[in-house]
Amino acid sequence: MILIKLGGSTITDKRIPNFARRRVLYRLAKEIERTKKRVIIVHGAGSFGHITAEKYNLDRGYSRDSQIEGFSITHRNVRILNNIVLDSLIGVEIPAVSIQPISFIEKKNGKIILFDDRWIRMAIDIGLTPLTFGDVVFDSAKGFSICSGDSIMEEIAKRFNIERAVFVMDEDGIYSENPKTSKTAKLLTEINPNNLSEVNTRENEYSDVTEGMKGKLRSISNIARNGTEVRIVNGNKKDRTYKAILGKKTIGTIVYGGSYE
Ligand code: IP8
Repeated sequence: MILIKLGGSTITDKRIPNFARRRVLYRLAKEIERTKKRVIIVHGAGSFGHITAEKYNLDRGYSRDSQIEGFSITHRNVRILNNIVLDSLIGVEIPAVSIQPISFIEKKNGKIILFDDRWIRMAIDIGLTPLTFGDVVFDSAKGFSICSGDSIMEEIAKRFNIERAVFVMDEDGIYSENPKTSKTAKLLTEINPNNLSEVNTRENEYSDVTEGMKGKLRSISNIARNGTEVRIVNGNKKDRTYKAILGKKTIGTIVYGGSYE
C-alpha cells in the first residue's frame, strides 16, 4: 500500500481563495492510476482551508462566537475541494471514497486522541481507495481544532502496512534552505530522518495555519523514523509522482525509513 499526500500548494492556488488547479489534479490522478498500485490518498486544504482558518483563528480553538461561522465555512470549503479531488480520481477510474476527518478524528488540546481507522480499513477491504484530507475537527478541550493532512499521514503510516509515503509538493523536494529566497539552497536528494532537523525552514508566504514547512518536516521525519521510506516530489513536473510511487529514480528527496540514532 502506498500513502500519498497531495499538497494544498500543488492542487490549489494558495493566493486565490477556493481556486483548484484542476488540470494539475487530473494529471496527478492519471499518474496515480497508471502505477496500478493500491493507495491511500490524503490532500491538503490549500486556499480552500487556510485562508478562512486563519481569518477566524480556528487553530487556537473556540474563543468567540463568530468563529462558529468560520468553522462551518472552512469545513464547507474543504469539502468542496475534496469533491473536486474525488471527481478527478473517479474520472480516471480510481474507485475513491471520501472519509471525512471531522467524523473519525477527535483532538484534545490540539493532539489527536481518537483516530478511528475502521472506515479506512473497511474501504480498503472491499477494494475502494480511501481519500481523506486536512479538515476542521472537534477538540474535547478547545471546542475545535485544525487537523492537517500531514498529521493524518503520520497516523495512517503508523496504523497501516505502508510500503512508501509520497509527499507531492510545489517544489522539487527538501532544500537545505528556502529555495525561493536563498541562492545557496541545495536540493537534498537522499537524507535520513535525523538530518531533517538541520533543514532551515522558511516562513510561509501564504496563509498556513498548520505550520507550513516546519510541520511538514516534522511529520515526514516521524513517518521515516517509524520505518517508512518517504519521497518528496514536485507535482507540477510530469511523471515525478508516478515514478516516486513506484520507487523509481526521479528528481526529489528520499528520506530513508528507520532510526539512525
Ligand atoms: O493543508 C489544513 O490541512 P493541510 C486543514 O494539510 C485546514 O495543512 C482546514 C486548514
